Amino acid sequence: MGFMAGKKALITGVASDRSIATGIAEAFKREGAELAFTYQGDRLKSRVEEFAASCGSKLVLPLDVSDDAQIDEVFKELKNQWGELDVLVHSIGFAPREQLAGKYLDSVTREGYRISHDISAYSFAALGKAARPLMAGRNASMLTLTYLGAVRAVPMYNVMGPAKASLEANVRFMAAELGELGIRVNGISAGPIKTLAAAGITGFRTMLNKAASASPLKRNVSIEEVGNAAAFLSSDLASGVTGEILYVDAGYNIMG
Ligand code: 0WD
Repeated sequence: MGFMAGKKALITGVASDRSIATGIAEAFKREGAELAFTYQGDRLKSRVEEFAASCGSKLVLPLDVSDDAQIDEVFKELKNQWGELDVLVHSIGFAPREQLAGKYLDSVTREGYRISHDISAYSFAALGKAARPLMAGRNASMLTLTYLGAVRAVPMYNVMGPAKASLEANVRFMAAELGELGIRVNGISAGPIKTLAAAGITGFRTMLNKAASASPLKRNVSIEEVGNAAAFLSSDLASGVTGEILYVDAGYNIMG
């Protein structure tokens, strides 16, 4: 029996077979969790339904996190189908493409800043707020995905840096409030991985190569490795861990 047996988990952010959320879902399934998924927009519907079916899940719901009505609908449906929720995975990030090229102050705009913070950071609080009634009193876990650009001025990451800093502050504020309900809140700061979202960052290949050559393990990380760390943090094995950012980056962040 896996260490997530009996856990009901909602996973957002599956966009392709390379998505970090895909690696997380596979680890959760292996460890015995029951899964539900969300997809953003009709273009991803059949792909996510197919992947969900391969995980033995039929619970697949539309969710664009910029729309409060869709957020309400997802948790209404989960309440009807499951009545409760143990694990929430937020694996969503977005900035308009032109924000992720050139220098920060040349590319950043009020609208670009607003959108990237709304979709990449506020959405975690919005999902947390909506999920809270279903998760209270269950040794539950909320998890998000962040990046080193939250704490270091990584070239080209630009406005996503401030957005991830805000997301990491959300982890702490949410953890502080939800602890008394038995809900833990953590983040995984993943090293660069070639996914659809990453492809939007100018010079992403350089980020990958730099991380591989400068990290203690001398390589990049995989979605399977992030998935395994996510399974640990979302399970009762991590019952004493909350408000934490766990680096899964082959050790890159410790290097001078
Ligand atoms: O190197 C990387 N890939 C890293 C990613 C390193 C460290 C952290 N991360 C983070 C990302 O910033 C993001 O928060 O991990 C999370 C997942 O990203 P991913 O797996 O790298 O990317 P991807 O497979 O593209 O999934 C992100 C998805 C979107 O995909 P597309 O490519 O269609 O934009 O986020 C979802 C969407 O499915 N998404 C939304 N979902 C609901 N509502 C929205 C939205 N408005 N916008 C984007």
